[in-house]
Amino acid sequence: MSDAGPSAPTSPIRRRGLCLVLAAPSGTGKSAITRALLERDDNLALSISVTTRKPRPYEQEGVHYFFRDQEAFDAMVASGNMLEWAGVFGRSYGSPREPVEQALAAGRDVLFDIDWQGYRQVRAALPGDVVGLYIMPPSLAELEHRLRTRASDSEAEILRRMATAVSEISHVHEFDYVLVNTVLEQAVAEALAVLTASRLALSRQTGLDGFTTRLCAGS
Ligand SMILES: Nc1nc2c(ncn2[C@@H]2O[C@H](COP(=O)(O)OP(=O)(O)OP(=O)(O)O)[C@@H](O)[C@H]2O)c(=O)[nH]1
Ligand SMILES: [Mg+2]
Repeated sequence: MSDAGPSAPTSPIRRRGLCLVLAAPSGTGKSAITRALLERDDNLALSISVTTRKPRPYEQEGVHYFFRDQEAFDAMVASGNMLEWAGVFGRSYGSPREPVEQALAAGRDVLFDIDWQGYRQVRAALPGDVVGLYIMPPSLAELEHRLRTRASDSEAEILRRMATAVSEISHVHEFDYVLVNTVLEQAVAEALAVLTASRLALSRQTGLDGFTTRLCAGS
């Protein structure tokens, strides 16, 4: 059962699905928020990206990413199978097009954990279907603390991510919504509120006129 608010998923008004893009500086808690949203909302599916970086020990093919070499990645781009793609931290990342288009047409929503470059491209490719949610850390000191305590990166990597954070944050104005992840539970609740409100936007409710006609006819 979904916590997202029953209004949209059970509404009798047919609608097109939407793309919810989460972007944030590395270490802000984007992945934790992504996991929580997927657990709590039945109508939301993750867009599983293709990447040329190596899998981490806990990562599974087709669950966290599709892991491919550069040649296979480039072939997907060349054949138009990538909705968006970008270079991040020296590796290639991209979102396969087909699962997204199928989900939207079926009224299902797709969650993207991608960077601002990808967000721009998805927004251009699917105008009107994309909602951008930017997640801010409470402070740079807290961001550095989180990067250090997750203990997954070397000192050089932490410094590189901290340096990138400031330029990453400069893109916040391109997004529709922004929240500060101070307390994870609160951030998740706010992200769910954005999702629910976005589903209820008039422009997404493609079955509205039919519903209104039936309603007014008393059926
Ligand atoms: N444009 C684009 N960016 C992606 C895609 N998949 C992942 N990313 C971004 O690439 C960055 C690095 O992702 P990962 O290699 O999984 O590393 P991570 O530890 O999760 O990095 P952070 O989440 O930034 O802390 C993150 O900002 C992701 O959001 C994609 O398909 N397209
Ligand atoms: Mg991440």
